[in-house]
Amino acid sequence: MKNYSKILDGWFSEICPMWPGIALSLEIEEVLYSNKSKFQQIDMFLTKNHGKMLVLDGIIQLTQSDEFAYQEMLAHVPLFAHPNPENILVIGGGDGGILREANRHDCIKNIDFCEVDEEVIKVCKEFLPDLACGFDDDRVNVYIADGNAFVQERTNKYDVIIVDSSDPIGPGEALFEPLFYKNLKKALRKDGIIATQGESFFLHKECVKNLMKITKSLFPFYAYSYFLVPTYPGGNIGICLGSMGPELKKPYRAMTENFQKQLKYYTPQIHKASFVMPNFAMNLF
Ligand code: SPD
Repeated sequence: MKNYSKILDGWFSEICPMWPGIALSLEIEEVLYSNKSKFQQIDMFLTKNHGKMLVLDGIIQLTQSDEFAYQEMLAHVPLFAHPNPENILVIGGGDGGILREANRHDCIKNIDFCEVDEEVIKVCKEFLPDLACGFDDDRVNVYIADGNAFVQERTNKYDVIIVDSSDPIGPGEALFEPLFYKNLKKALRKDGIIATQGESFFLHKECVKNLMKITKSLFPFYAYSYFLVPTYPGGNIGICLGSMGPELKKPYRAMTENFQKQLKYYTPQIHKASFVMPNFAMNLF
């Protein structure tokens, strides 16, 4: 994918045609890593005020200062909505952050993890151990493969599937297509739930509309949850959810005090509140 982002006078500016006319800039102290993998340009920066920052093809994937909001919501909203997730699949998210969160659920017995770009995992293991610790759990099985092809080969297998994709430009493009969603549904067990990176309803209206249209056509229950992440475009991002059984908009299982103590963003109240849409966004679904 063409990289439009720039570094000028020590500031990295994220520029992307998917959110035209708006750019987020962060002051950079050091370039820790910069290399092209088989799939994409991988950059790791040390920012002045937001810790380390992972950038793929010029697009910010996470900063250490606010990554917890995204990883906790994308993992815990679907996992707490399910009565008993035992076997789960995570597609994408080579940083390991979603795995870190999923590992907190004792009821999970097996986590299959599929990432297309092995280099992202290697770089994150070196520079982001606070996220890559997600790989240090015996329940996690790592597959280096194309997510679409991987899921196509699995049927009636997972209780929850989480898709931590980049944007629908570059290697993540196929993960926003109807065929991928059909394959996700096929890979679910009875009462399964899918949760996919759902972009922002402020800046990516058509994309959100399309994702929800696909989800609505395939799942008896569907919903969109959104939350705040200051270093994503527009300062917010959402999750597109589809369910074959459980209600999505409230947690099914209670959380222990000890579990809650480990989290910085997700609470049972935030779970419910994240589905309450502003008026203009309701028309999107
Ligand atoms: N616009 C960027 C969206 C990035 C979503 N994926 C981030 C990966 C973090 N685990």
